[in-house]
Amino acid sequence: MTATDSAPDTASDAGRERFDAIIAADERIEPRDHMPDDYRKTLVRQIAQHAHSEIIGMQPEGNWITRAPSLKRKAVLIAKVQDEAGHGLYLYSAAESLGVDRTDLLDLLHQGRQRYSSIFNYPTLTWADVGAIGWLVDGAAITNQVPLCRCSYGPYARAMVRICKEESFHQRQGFESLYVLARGTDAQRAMAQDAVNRWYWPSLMMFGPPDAESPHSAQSMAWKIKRFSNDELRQKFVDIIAPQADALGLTLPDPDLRWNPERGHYDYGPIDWEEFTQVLKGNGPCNRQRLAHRRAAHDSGAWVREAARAHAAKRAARAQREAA
Ligand code: FAQ
Repeated sequence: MTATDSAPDTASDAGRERFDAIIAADERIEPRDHMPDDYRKTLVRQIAQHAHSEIIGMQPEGNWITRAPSLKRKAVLIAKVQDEAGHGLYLYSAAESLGVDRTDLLDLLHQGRQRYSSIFNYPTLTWADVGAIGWLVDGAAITNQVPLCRCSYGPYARAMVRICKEESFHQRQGFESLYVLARGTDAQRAMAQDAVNRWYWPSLMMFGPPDAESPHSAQSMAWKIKRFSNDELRQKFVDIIAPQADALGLTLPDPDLRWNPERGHYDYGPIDWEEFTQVLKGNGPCNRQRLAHRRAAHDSGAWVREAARAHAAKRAARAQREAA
């Protein structure tokens, strides 16, 4: 053993102590702070998956922009889908503050080596699906993301504050759209109910596997990246949407759903985790289509990236000339 091997690494020990103290005090870790490698890796994994979800999540609803039933609905939908692109940008920027490059993250997504949310592998068959996504998918997203505004990593927490504000508009427009359909013709009402029937269970899966089968939860909660467990957030979501379904005049497709006064929560039936596993393995109804479309969009945008690089180089050269 050499002297160097046995000498304590005082700089990194101090950094680790400071990291632990920041987490214990419930303050924020910032990009230049020391952080354990696994903390950084966990954040890159989660933030990248979140960013990928936002940009892949533009596809199911984007499918209905050309067929929205009125100018108002079209304008709202375009604004929502644009917001999702913006959320992707905030999140890729937050990931880059951890020393990774968004080009590499996109390559990993396109190669199927990083995930995006299971929910976006389901098809949008009717106009009512746009309302159901707003109400259920954005509703689940907000339930999961409000606690992330208090995540221990500063850039992610700050990005989430803005994202949550926009998500709440998304959720409201979905609820309102379903509300109108549920009070429309019999056919519109049936279309709204059918959409809710198809999106309900996949929206519960968005919260991730049950706590007992969630490999990352314990460490992520200890690091205050996650503030609540997957099952806690799922329960919170069911408690929010069960009375909202009554207000809509629609039902949720779960015969076991009922208020449990002893627990102070709604009980709900078993989730088909085999379906979730299959979707994660790439065997959901739209996995292949979503990735193929994403790769094609990336390839056809190559000229924009090239033009942006040329423009940036020209500006940098001019700035250098002016400084000389
Ligand atoms: N889909 O140990 P855990 C939106 C994976 S909202 C796919 O519990 P963790 C807004 C997980 O990565 C949707 N994979 O993991 C919008 C892990 O895989 P690995 C995006 C999932 O990280 C609305 C394995 O299972 N929101 O986009 C899913 O502690 C409308 C074990 O799981 C976020 O990403 C899933 N649902 O907890 C846009 C929120 N669940 O790496 C457009 C931030 C789990 O071991 C339209 N993320 N996995 O191979 C989180 O809060 C967490 O990452 C969880 C998972 C809760 C998703």
